[in-house]
Amino acid sequence: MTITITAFERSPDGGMGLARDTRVRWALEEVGQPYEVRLVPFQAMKEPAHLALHPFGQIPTYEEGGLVLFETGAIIFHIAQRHAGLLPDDANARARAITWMFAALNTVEPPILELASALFAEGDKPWRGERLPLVNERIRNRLRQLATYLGDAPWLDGAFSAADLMMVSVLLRLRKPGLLDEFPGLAAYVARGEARPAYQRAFAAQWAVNTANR
Ligand code: GTB
Repeated sequence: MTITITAFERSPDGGMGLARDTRVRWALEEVGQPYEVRLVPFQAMKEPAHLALHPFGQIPTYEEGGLVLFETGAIIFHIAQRHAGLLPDDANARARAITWMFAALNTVEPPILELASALFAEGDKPWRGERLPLVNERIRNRLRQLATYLGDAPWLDGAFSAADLMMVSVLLRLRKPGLLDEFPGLAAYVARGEARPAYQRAFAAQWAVNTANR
């Protein structure tokens, strides 16, 4: 069955791979599933045809036969359950990998999203100067805890899994603000993720879309 995902027709990051379709592309590349991409202009994301797929008018979505999914975490979990390569077979190891997927999205990513809001959505507000250091410190706190847990291990729990795909994707957003460089162990972890051939293919595919009409 053909898999179709949606992505920005033109990502605000110009192809740096930070929009969430890259996470889904990466997962599909890891498990060797071909996929098609429907590019959605920003305005069309808020119109009925797209809202029927995604109630919040966002990307990415995932269609496969009659199945329609939204929420990147759910999409990647679905891909990882259906295809070998992203979750361990051992039940306990699988449960731990799923725990780390949730940790990436629910514990590590929220302060990173706050930073994006503080910098962009609220960048012109008078509280920016006071808010930024608070948000940065919340992020550093999480990064310290994560770096301590990871130690010298290559991946979060044994072999590379969907947990690492999610965590690396979340951490990638910290490279530009410079916070990732403050934690060399985490910077190396992210670089290991980016070096995976599946990530490279996913990045190249979204880059090609975002740089086609420059
Ligand atoms: N919880 C949802 C999920 O995980 O799928 C969140 C989906 C989401 O935030 N989608 C964003 C979107 O559609 C694109 S990825 N935004 C349009 C809207 O809400 O109207 C978020 C994103 C956008 C841009 C960059 N960037 O330029 O760096 C990075 C991440």
